[in-house]
Amino acid sequence: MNTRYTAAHWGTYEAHGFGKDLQLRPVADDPQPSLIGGGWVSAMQDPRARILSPVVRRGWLRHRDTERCSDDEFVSVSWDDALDLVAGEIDRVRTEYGNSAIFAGSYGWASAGRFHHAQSHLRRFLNTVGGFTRSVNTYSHGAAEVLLPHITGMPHRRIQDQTTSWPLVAEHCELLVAFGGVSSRTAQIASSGTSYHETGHWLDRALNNGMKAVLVSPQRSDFADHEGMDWLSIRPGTDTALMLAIAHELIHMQAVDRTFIDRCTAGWPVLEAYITGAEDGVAKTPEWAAAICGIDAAAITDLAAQMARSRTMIATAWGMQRADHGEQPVWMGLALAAMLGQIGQPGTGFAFGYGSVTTVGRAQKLIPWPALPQGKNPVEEFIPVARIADMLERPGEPFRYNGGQYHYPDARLVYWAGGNPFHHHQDLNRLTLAWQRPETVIVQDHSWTATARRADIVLPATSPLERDDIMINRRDPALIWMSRSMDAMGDSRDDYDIFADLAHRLGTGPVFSEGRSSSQWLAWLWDGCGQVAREHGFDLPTLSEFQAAGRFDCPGSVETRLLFDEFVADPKHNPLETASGKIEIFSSVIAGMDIDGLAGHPRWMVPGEHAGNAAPGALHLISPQPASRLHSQLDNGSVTRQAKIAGREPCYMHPATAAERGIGDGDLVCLENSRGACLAGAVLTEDIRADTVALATGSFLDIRMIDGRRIEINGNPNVLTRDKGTSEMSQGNTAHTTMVHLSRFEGTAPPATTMHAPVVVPN
Ligand SMILES: Nc1nc2c(c(=O)[nH]1)N[C@H]1C(S)=C(S)[C@@H](COP(=O)(O)OP(=O)(O)OC[C@H]3O[C@@H](n4cnc5c(=O)[nH]c(N)nc54)[C@H](O)[C@@H]3O)O[C@H]1N2
Ligand SMILES: Nc1nc2c(c(=O)[nH]1)N[C@H]1C(S)=C(S)[C@@H](COP(=O)(O)OP(=O)(O)OC[C@H]3O[C@@H](n4cnc5c(=O)[nH]c(N)nc54)[C@H](O)[C@@H]3O)O[C@H]1N2
Ligand SMILES: [Mo]
Repeated sequence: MNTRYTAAHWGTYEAHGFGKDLQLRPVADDPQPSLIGGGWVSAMQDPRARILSPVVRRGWLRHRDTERCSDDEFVSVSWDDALDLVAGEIDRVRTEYGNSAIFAGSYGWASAGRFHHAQSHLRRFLNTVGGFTRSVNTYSHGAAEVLLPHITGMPHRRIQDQTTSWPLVAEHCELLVAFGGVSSRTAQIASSGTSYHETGHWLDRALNNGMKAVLVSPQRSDFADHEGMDWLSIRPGTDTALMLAIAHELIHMQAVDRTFIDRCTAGWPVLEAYITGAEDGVAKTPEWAAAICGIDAAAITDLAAQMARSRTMIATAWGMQRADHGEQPVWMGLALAAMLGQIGQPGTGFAFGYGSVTTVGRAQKLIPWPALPQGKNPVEEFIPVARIADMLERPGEPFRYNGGQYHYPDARLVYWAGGNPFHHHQDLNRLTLAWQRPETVIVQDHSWTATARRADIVLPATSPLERDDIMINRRDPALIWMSRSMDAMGDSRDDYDIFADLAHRLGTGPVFSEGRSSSQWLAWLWDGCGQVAREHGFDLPTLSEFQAAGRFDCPGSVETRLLFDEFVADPKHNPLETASGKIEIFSSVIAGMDIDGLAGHPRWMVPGEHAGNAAPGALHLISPQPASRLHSQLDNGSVTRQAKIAGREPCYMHPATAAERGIGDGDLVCLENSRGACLAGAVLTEDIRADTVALATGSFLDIRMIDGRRIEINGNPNVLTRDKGTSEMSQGNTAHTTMVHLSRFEGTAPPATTMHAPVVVPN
């Protein structure tokens, strides 16, 4: 019998058995299969967590109340009634207020399948009925996405594609300085799916080849344990200060590559004057930085000396820029690499995102596989993705973004399919209130997320395990036929079919579907893949051959790349698309944005929230990605359940920090600040700074009143995080810029929960 396969953002699996008998095994040639996949089947087959039928919030159905909160009751309705209601609301809102009143940014990480991608179908559908307000950029790297085009002339996507390949690092790099780490935890993931995981392999190769690594991070666990690794434990949010001090030492040691600076960069004298203090009277010395970032001045000088004498790669993880002024450390990291003059050489220079996902640095030929066309959105309004609460609270008010001034739209209807803002957004108590502003909220998901529980109309979607699909990722050599592995749960339907029916109701059915069913679209996609493959010199099997084999590996797929290679080889003839044609250490465009505090060069800016302005005893809270799930997905799966402490998210803290507060390993703790409070399970570890605690994102948001206080009971850090843009330039999220108080929880805590259905009553 042929092998059947399926795939997810966390890997590719052989599927054995069907339905209740389904077992997934990572493909045999994946050298480091993800931990996450182990919890997938149990999560998708958990009837308590799955949305089983279309439902409408009772208060909204009866009298259009908008006081959405998670313990509302729902009424179950037929698919026909639910779709009539949704189509009716879309039509009413576009007629009364115009299409910009429909907010369908719908940010999130739905299925890895190429066809059944919820957001793509939502956008394609709404584009047929007059469009919608969209969101731009990501929660992942919003600050860098806006910054990098100004200083490198390349969009972030191209930088990611061009990132110097791992084999070159393993062979040539002598010193890897990893700001925020290079972690196998996050490298479990690749957007659109992956057939293998490689980051651990390449790090091992490099370290065994004598590469030395310096991890700069508040947590030691952000890098593989290895004798060739040194840990510089940095205070969160202060990397720019450390980088400036390293730069100061490079100047002092006369280790700045002036030839490279002259040939390939613009604006160095301005930064140099800032570093030496000629500009503002403050020399950015190691002593100056030590007081800010909590690293010994001597260690800074030593690191600078190591960098000066080694073939050095400066790696920056995405997490570092999810913080106030998050552009600055990315910019200064690139400037440091330029000072060393090793950009454009094999295995050295600058990288952004090694390990943040497994595909960054992959030596893989990029093949531009086709996707479903989304049509054109006639609505111009947009928001930077993390400004959702601002938008809901302040319709019509101005905001600044990337040098322009815009206005928040008046969002009357919110449609979310394939994302979970009540996981991913910051300051969720604030969002809870702002979320009561729109007239109608529609959520389409397969599971009872905290967002679904705060919707008016909830439509049950199938999960990827319930559909045939194709995994194609331009950064992966394997094409996978994702074979349906269980029947649809309850009355759930494919996102595509839901939107096709909505389009039909609004008179655009044929434009949306072009007369094709899902399986006809899959055939259409495969045809398109065949053409692209031929252009790249190989043939694909027929669709039925592909379905039978389940997997096709593209031939000759290895290709190494080197960031900035052509530019550095000949900057005159291959200029960058920046204002100066060079790497911009000073950017007149950014300087011209005239944003308070933002200079035309990388600069140390004190974060909006820090120990200096918090109450005594406050700790930095970092909220990294969870090891055992993808964001909030599979929080109810077996693997994540095992990782909890009495059902709650583990909170990592230093033993000294715990001792000062009378906290023991495994104790229930409470984290709180002016924005909110949550419970978590204490884990004591020497691998974190004593002034910092780490609580991963994504546990099911469940806010209760306990002794008169609103306390989230499962350990969701986003009731604590700060909801303010990285700057008026990039407006990214600043989740890591958060101070909290930590104590042992002495009250009576309700039992922990995970995704589960609300009360649903018959109509
Ligand atoms: N504090 C803090 N917050 C953060 C971060 C952080 O570092 N710290 N990280 C941020 C980052 S980088 C990101 S990317 C975001 C992630 O935020 P999200 O992407 O919103 O998080 P997910 O939990 O992956 O949400 C995906 C949703 O899609 C649903 N889904 C899956 N498949 C399907 C499908 O086929 N159809 C439909 N209709 N739905 C489907 C899932 O059930 C789930 O509810 O979180 C951000 N939030
Ligand atoms: N297992 C798993 N992997 C994932 C995901 C997931 O949900 N689960 N999500 C994926 C997604 S969408 C994304 S965007 C990527 C994100 O990838 P990353 O952004 O690289 O991952 P994070 O865990 O958010 O952050 C990395 C580390 O940065 C450190 N850090 C925090 N603040 C600072 C600081 O100020 N300075 C320095 N030097 N370090 C700091 C923290 O210790 C943290 O562990 O992960 C992807 N991979
Ligand atoms: Mo992300």
